[in-house]
Amino acid sequence: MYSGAAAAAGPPRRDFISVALGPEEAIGVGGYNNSKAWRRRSCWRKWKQLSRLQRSVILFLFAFLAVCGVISYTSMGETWKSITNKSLDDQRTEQEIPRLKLANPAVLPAPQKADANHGDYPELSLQKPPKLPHVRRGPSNLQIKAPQRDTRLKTRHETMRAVEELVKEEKVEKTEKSIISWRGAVIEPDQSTEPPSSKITEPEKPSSLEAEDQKEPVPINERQLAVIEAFRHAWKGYKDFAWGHDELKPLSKSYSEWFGLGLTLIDALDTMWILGLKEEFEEARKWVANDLVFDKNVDVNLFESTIRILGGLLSTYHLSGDSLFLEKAKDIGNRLMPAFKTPSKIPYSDVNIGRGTAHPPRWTSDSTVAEVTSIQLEFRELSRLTGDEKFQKAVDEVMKHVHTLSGKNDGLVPMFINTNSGQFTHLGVYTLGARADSYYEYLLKQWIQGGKKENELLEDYMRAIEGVKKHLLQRSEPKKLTFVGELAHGHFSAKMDHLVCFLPGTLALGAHNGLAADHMKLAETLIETCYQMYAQVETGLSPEIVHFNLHAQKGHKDVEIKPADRHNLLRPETVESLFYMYRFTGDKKYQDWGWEILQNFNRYTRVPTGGYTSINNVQNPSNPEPRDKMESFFLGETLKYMFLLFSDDIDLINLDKYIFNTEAHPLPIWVPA
Ligand code: DMJ
Repeated sequence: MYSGAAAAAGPPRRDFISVALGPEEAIGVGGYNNSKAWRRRSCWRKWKQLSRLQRSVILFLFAFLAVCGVISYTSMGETWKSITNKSLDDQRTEQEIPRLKLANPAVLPAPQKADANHGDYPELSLQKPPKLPHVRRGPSNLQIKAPQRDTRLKTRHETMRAVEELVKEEKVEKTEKSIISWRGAVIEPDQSTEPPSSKITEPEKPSSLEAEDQKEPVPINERQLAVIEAFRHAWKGYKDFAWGHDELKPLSKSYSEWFGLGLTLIDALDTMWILGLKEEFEEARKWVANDLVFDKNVDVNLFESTIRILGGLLSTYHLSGDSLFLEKAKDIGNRLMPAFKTPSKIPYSDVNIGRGTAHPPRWTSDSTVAEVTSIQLEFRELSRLTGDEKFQKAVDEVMKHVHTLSGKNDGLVPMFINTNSGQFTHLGVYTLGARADSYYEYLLKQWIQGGKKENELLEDYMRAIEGVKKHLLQRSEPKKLTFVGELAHGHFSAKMDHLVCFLPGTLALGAHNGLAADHMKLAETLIETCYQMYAQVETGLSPEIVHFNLHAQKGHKDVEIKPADRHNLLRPETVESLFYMYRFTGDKKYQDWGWEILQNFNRYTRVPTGGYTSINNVQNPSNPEPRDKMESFFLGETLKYMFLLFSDDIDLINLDKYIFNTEAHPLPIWVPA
């Protein structure tokens, strides 16, 4: 403090604290003397001149300042220590990142986020990425490396160590947390009885992962090689004449366009991955990266583009770990959402993915029941991966609504539903074939996908199978084959679509997941029937629809075929069910039946210049009348299921960890067994 005026005014008042440092004190009287002794003496003199009160106040001030100094030093020390520790931790984390990258990328379980896209999903960026190791599958000698994968740790031993550490860390984390939080929601790890469809759960590590990873890969066999050869032949035709287009027309060496989105290429991506076709996969990936554009003024069918494009992209993302496929899946998923903007929330059949508009078919405001109830696996998975609930909400709402609807017959549903009223229409006709088939399939599969907690789905599935048994099962003559017919206004028809042959596989999958054992018995009976739909036909290939004989007639087989139904579109359903049956029973006859079918596809549908074709007449081996079209599901489903059927490696798409969508695209089970 400086107060020259106070010094000049005489002795300071005792109650007024003032330290006067006049110029004379600063420079000394008579000249400048800055010696230490002089300064000490001068300070002491000054101190003596102060009153007792002034001295006490100064002493108190010094003491106070000293205490403050000590306190702030201690707390600064703590802060400094924690900063130092944190930076050490950070360094450690950075060192661990390569290991995480190696073990985690992709495959399965982890709902992986596209790393480049945190900006789009800010809430997700707060989430700790699940530490679930990625076990790459596919034939060992044809293993494909993930396109964007960290390859720093290369040996099996190193990988295993990384996996072990991650598993350990995860265990610690689990015991520390009694609840888990995902996208801001707090969820009990052990699910309660709350309606599960409203919840999105965090996926967990497959329990058998460690053991699985230690197993030596099973070598591929001759039959699998034959499937690879068939795939390559089909792919050659597509590549030469239809690259980037929807479907190959192998005879005219051209292509057909449905949505104009490279349907065959996308449908085939995960098949290439599973078959180990690295070069083909890389080439197709480039097309997806550079040429697949969804911003197009084009009408697409919601169901078809969901199961083939969205499903194909999601499964390829899971298998490869390549975020490109997730980005594309998000894009198409968002573009399909306008379909749900209807008065009833039952989606329209068609969406213009460029304009963002949706509409029903021109002649009706109805949608097909199978279509609106077989898009759930894909949209639910998209929600889980992106953290955006809107996809799951939209499709769950459809299922909840259908659950409550009247017009069912012992769990069997009509084929149409109105997008305005939300009610079933065309009541009284029940089939497990076209327009209803995958409704039943997705009841079971959603229940499995979600960890077997969504009871309404299970109830609807179980009731429907009872409905099938009660109303639709009959036995044919002379072989007494059990088949699934149709019911139209109380009248039974002995007609069965080839599409119904998904059912044995679905029943077997349900039984494998703990449902009634008699479902497995029924599956065994029905797959025999589906096989006979091939075996009793001249080309050894099934027609699109058969009619079973209910009465024995001399010279008649069980299976009758009407001229309008004798085409074969290279469909997968029987091979699909054979795959499930072989996986769950180990009975080699299922592989043999599949092998016969593959040979007959080669005999009657293979086009020498590349590709396979659907045919018009399965009853005429000398001229099956090629139709000049290779459906995308031949590569997406039929050949994939063939390859898996011939494999003895149950970990090649383990059915306790993956659930196949209705287009054969495997998606992770959220809570694997
Ligand atoms: C595929 O697109 C799907 O399997 C769908 O569920 C039914 N139709 C074809 C195959 O036949």
